Amino acid sequence: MKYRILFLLIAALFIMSCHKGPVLYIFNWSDYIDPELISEFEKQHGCKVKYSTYDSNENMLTKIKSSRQSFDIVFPSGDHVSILIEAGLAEKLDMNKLSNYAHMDPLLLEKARDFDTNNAYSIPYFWGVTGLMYNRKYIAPEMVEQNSWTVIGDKFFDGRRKITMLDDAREVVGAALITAGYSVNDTSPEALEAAKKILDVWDVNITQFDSESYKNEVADGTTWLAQAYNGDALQQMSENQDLGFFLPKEGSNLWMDNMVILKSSQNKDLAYEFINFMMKPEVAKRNADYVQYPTPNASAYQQLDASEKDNKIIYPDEEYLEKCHMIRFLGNDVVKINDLFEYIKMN
Ligand code: SPD
Repeated sequence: MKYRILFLLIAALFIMSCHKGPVLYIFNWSDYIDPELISEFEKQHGCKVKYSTYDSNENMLTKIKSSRQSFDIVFPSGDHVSILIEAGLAEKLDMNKLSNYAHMDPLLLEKARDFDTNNAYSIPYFWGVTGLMYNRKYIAPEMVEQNSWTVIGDKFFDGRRKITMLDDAREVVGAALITAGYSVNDTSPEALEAAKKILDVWDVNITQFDSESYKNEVADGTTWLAQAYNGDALQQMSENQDLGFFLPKEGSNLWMDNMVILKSSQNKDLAYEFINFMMKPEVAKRNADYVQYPTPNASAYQQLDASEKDNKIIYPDEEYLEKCHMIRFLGNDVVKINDLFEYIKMN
């Protein structure tokens, strides 16, 4: 009996001491990690991960600037990595603490130098492209066969208001710029005027600009067609045979999301451990299997099933990628894109 009580006491003390372990604050896009990996990391490091999510780079930025609680790691897209670096919010990385860095794909690291000159502040997490997700119950095959962004403006949708686009200025204006034959990074008056004309036509059919609820709404028929990130669409499609997705023939926005430690992080050592953990090939592979976005981890990519590597929605072929444009940091010129987006939203 005495031993039993002693054992229970020790067990209770052990549990209490576990709860007192370090806490890592992570702020990531929603539906963007295999939750089992978080539990595994917690167990391995005797810590607690407080995990919060966001649905746009802009919301992430506003929150980290205004929140009293400092996050340790955030996952900005490339243009927002540059913004964090310029604002002095990103921690310069000590690569000696990232033993798994060698697994990253050198070609993608080169692309990342576009927004982080010496790969000094960010580690690529996933990359992807944006297209259109639809529900076959409501969209005729002929519409899908057009394989074009212009389907958003199709007369078929007149008055029905069954289309959503992402609540993301770069994605929405970018899709219109591509459709008009410009780069998503072109802020010249001609390019923006052409994009505005297209957006005015599309706007008649758009119910809302939203990056979160559309995922379920296309499935339940509230929305018939939605601008969607490729991995988010695949996650929904794996649960519902009625859903489909295509990459418009004109090309698309291309982006890369990245792990960044904030300068204000209170637990940098643990933040390094987490990033290093996520770069382990077997962990990165499991994460890619789960979220269905293309991985920038070359060793993890090697381990993927052929069905994943050959899936053109996850890994579009070179010919298609040549028509895509990486969303770049535009400095103050981004205001022109934001203003056009606000005009369309307010209209
Ligand atoms: N649910 C994960 C969504 C990831 C989106 N990546 C950012 C794209 C920025 N245009």
